[in-house]
Amino acid sequence: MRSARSVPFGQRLPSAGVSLRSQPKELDQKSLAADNVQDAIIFSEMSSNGVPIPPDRARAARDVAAALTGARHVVLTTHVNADGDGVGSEIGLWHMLRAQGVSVKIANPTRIPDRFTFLLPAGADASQHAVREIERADIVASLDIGDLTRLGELAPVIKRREPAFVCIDHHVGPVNLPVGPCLIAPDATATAELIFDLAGVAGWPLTPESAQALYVGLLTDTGGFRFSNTTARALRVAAALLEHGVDPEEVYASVYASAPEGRVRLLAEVLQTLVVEPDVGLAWVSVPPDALRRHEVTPDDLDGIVEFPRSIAGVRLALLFRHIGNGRIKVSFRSMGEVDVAELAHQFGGGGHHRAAGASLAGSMADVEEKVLTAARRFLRNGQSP
Ligand SMILES: [Mn+2]
Repeated sequence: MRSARSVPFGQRLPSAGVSLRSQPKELDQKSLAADNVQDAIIFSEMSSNGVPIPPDRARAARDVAAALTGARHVVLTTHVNADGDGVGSEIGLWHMLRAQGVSVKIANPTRIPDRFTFLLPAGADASQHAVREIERADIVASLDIGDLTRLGELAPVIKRREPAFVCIDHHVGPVNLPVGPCLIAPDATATAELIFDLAGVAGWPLTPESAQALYVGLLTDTGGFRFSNTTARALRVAAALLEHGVDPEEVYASVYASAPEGRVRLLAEVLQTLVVEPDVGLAWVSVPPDALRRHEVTPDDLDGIVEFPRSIAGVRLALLFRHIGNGRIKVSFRSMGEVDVAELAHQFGGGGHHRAAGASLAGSMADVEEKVLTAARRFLRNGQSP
């Protein structure tokens, strides 16, 4: 069990101890009970920049950190149509690994959305040659992904090459990824929170650049610290990131207040399609064919639109339908209250979180809408909430 890799963590004990003495209320009950197992003591007392880390998370993070720092060339990747959490997590981790002298590149199946390129250091993103990067990787780290198919055209390359693999993710549901050390915590607010924990466990210092990238992950995955995954711990992590130099207004301006005109015009057009069924608490919108092209925007510019149908009083389930090419329709599911949309999305081969999930289905817009809406009405009527 003990390896040379344990040593740096033992060395972190004094600082973890100081943090616990100064913040006794943050000590959890489990760590109080762990009195005679050396590892349990070490891990339960571990904290990351003042935020205590659950022992199982610390243990998994240690294995992931060891795998990453032991590799010659690390390739970081995230899901197709990367979001703020995927991009923020990989850029945060890129900075940390670089500082450790590790050779590292980002290689995503689709390009990084414009609104996140302000985070991107020169030379970090090799997504244009993603296949080549995967082929020369000693180890691939997948971030914010629970299923290999989310890597689009990179999935078959990984299956063929079988590089060493680590994963860091917070999605609920079955994991379908290559074997390797994994830091998976469905109770984590965002993958960025787990990168923060990884840094704490490994003893990698936060810089203003890495802190800003992780803050973007937390900010966007919580819808600006509004959604149900806005936990006390997430806010503690965000506070620590601010202490490391993040300027929240500057980040807001870059992520949310630098929209191309087309994004707002697209919003106006999509909202015209709104249908509400108040008796079941269902509302949905559809993206008209060619709307993205006409407004000269990308799928990333649809981010947040589904919040409008969800914001209607009495709506428990909101949907957004859009064409994604290859004769497929992507459905985004958002819920309020007890409605578990991960379960609903799973019926259609998708997945996600309790209140935010997605799936893609083959068929015409009309066919997919009928199929999904029928299932959604049945789902809502079957007493998902009081
Ligand atoms: Mn995420």
